Amino acid sequence: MSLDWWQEATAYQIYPRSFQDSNGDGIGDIRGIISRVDYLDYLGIDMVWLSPIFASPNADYGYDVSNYRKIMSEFGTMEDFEELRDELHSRDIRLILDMVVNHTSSEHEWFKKSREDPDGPYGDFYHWHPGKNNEPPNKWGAFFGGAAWEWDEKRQEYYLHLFHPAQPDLNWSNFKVRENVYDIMNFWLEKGVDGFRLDVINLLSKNFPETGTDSADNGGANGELVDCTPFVANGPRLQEYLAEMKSEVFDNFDMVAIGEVIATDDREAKKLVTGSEAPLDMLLHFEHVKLDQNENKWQPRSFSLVEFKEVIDRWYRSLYKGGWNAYYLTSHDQPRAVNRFGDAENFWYRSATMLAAMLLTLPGTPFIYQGDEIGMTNLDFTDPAEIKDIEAINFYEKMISQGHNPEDILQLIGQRSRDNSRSPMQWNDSNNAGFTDGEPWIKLNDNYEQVNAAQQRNVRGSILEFYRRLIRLRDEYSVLKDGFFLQSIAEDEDLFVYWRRNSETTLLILINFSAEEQEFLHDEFSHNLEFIVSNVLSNKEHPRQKFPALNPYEARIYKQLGR
Ligand code: ISL
Ligand code: CA
Repeated sequence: MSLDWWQEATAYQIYPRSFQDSNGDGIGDIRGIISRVDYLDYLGIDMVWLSPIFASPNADYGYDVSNYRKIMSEFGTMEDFEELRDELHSRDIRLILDMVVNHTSSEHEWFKKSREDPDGPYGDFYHWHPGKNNEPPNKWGAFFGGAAWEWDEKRQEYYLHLFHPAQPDLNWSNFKVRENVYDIMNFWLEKGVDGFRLDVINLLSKNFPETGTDSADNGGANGELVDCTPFVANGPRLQEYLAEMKSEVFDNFDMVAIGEVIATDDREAKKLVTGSEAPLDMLLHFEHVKLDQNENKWQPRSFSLVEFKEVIDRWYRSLYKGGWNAYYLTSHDQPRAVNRFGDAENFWYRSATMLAAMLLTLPGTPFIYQGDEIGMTNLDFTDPAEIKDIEAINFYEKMISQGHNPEDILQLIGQRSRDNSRSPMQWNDSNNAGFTDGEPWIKLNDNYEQVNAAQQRNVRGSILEFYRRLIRLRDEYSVLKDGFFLQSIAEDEDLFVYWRRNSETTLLILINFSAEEQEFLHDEFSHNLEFIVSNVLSNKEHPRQKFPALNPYEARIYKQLGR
């Protein structure tokens, strides 16, 4: 089976603001990334996704773009960018940029002109509405809290922002908007980037319902805000816009289009990534990272492996024919995986490596988030001033105004906030973990003296070396890239057991998600399976003709012989 380069790749997400500072201002930058390209090469990854690097006032740290053709001044210059591109390419590492085109910054020229001149060429670039009876046109709530409509004094109208008020949504039904966006995309592809991660790409087409007195978007009985998701996710013209984007942009380049999709299940996903006309190549979705929450992320509930396996299995079945999957456990929007799906306190090394083994052997393209490869963990917040993420700040303020105990809220933020994964990359045990000579823009994890890359690099038995080994294993065993996926004991609450199989090779992957020993294999089959790797046992420690029980948080891989 022949795969595209992006199907064979192991991807690595960099959050530039927190990766490496080069000039002592406490903010990571492109020259910092350049100085760490050798590290990426050593790790063995094939593709880097940079969170947004375009000019931005940083209301949402780059996810609010004020100029799509300029590098954010804190991050450097276009020359720096080109040097990074070349440094990566010379090591066969592809470069993926984050394209945020559902909304711009309110500082973008388009928005400024749109406010000033309703009848001018940009007047219709955003969603404007005069309102009804001095109220917004509907009761949609924004994802970061508050109403999704903001009154604009200048234009004397409301505008729509599904996220922060400083992130007005573009009006995609205006073809001029679409043309401008395609131009920007072509500009970067011509500059040699290898693809895009497309931010909240399934929100482009809004379904504005009739706003009669009892229509669903008119609020609950007391006129409270409603969740806008059903009205804005996978809307009526989404397929049309993406098909156009494909023919105007994607079809002209050897590139990968990775869509971030919210509120999208595997059936909806099929329409986006399967079949020869599919507009996108793969999706970053949320089903598996919502399993440990109730209504929303601030209401945790316990994680169930059975549910997790069901999500993986269902997505695989939906997409393997003519489509492709992508996996991530941590991102710049999600807390650290080792805290969530493992046991960072009692089994830090084992659970971090167990998660690595899973991520790198599931059927699809794996995305490693910076710092996970050295076992970075969530933060302890002691002071509200340490919270930098606008979503968490809004949440904190709301809870305090409702009379909640600040300590409890900080503790919850230390479990759930996006700040957790945005703390500076821990390079070594020197001042500020080697991230900066200045004052880091965001709280550094105080475990950096124990948890850092320098201490693990080339050290046997480190998390970093285990990641490297598994990344290499994907090259040694192509079945990990192109093989079928077949699960066993789906109902088991502690073990994730699956096979990867192609016409030459079959691998068996056993993952123990529990803190207890687990029996699984019978010795009578031992002649049939050859031990390959484990995060607990070495080759020498694994007995012949026997299957030791799986240790707590052990991941083990065998190869089936004689076929
Ligand atoms: O992170 C979330 C909740 O904590 C998500 O709701 C997230 O906001 C959503 O998945 C969209 O994410 C993307 O677009 C946002 C930006 O803040 C995120 O960083 C980005 O990944 C708006 O551009
Ligand atoms: Ca800097």
